[in-house]
Amino acid sequence: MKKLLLAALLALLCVSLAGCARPGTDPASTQDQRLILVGFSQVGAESDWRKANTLSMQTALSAENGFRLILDDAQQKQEKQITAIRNFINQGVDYIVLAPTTEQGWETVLSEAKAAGIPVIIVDRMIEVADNSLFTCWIGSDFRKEGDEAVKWMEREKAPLRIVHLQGNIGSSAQIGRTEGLDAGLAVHPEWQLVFRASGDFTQAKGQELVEALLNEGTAFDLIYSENDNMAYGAIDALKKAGLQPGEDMKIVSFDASSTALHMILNGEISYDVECNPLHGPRVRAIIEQLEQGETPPKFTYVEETAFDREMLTEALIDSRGY
Ligand code: GYE
Repeated sequence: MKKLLLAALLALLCVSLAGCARPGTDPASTQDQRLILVGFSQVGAESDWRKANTLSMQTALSAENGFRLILDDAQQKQEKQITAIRNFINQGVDYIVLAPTTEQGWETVLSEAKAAGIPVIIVDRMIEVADNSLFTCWIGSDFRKEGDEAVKWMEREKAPLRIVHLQGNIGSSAQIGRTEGLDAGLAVHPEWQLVFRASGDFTQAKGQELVEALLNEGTAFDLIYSENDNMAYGAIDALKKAGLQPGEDMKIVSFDASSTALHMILNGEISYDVECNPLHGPRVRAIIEQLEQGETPPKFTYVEETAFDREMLTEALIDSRGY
């Protein structure tokens, strides 16, 4: 009888131990299984905008909000993004979020995601594919409109302008739209002259390098049209190093309106900054929640944006913006 009781007890112990060992049955992993798994392929960490964007996604797609986020930083390389998406497919994520480096070249990998039945949400820049069913929806900025806004400010200067144009990564929507805006302005203003145009890859280091080289060559100019704030910071460093006063000796027009840049408007170094809103995290979260409910989000959503000059800015306004 004693032996029987012992055997029964042992059997019970085994069953409960086995139960604990079975994957998915302990509280922690059950909880994890209920989280929505999102693979986010991010362009890189090239700018203040990008860092604010990553933080916004991490904050919105947190475990407390019901998500598990796998973040992949592609260091501004499309090949790395393609590899990341393939990894997400292999891991069986529920959703893929893609902030694309460039517009072209996504057909193959997105067809693979589609075949695996994984919805793809595009954020920030656009992609250009023949078949729009390769992605579920897109949310981001109207970059051409941003360029047009900058040109409108330049028109208010009512002066002949020798323009230095620092471009972003060639082939990215942010570069394409902002460049198109400037080109449209140049086409109707014969008194404007483009004296230099090159890509600074959206980075501070490259912006500085390009402007230093220009100053060394003795190129004269009145205005820098910088396709993002970080290149403008680099340009400002180069100008100051050469003993010039940004804002006085030459004007700077920039994009993103990150808080550092807005402070530079207050101190007069940057003249005008067109906002590009990086806070896409809550928007992506709302899209996923809609999809989870079986609803269909709009295919394309443009976010509201504004632009800043010195008159409209205060410290309090800058502090309230969150990036
Ligand atoms: O302007 C720039 C960043 O795609 C809107 O990318 C984004 C751009 C942004 O690196 O700072």
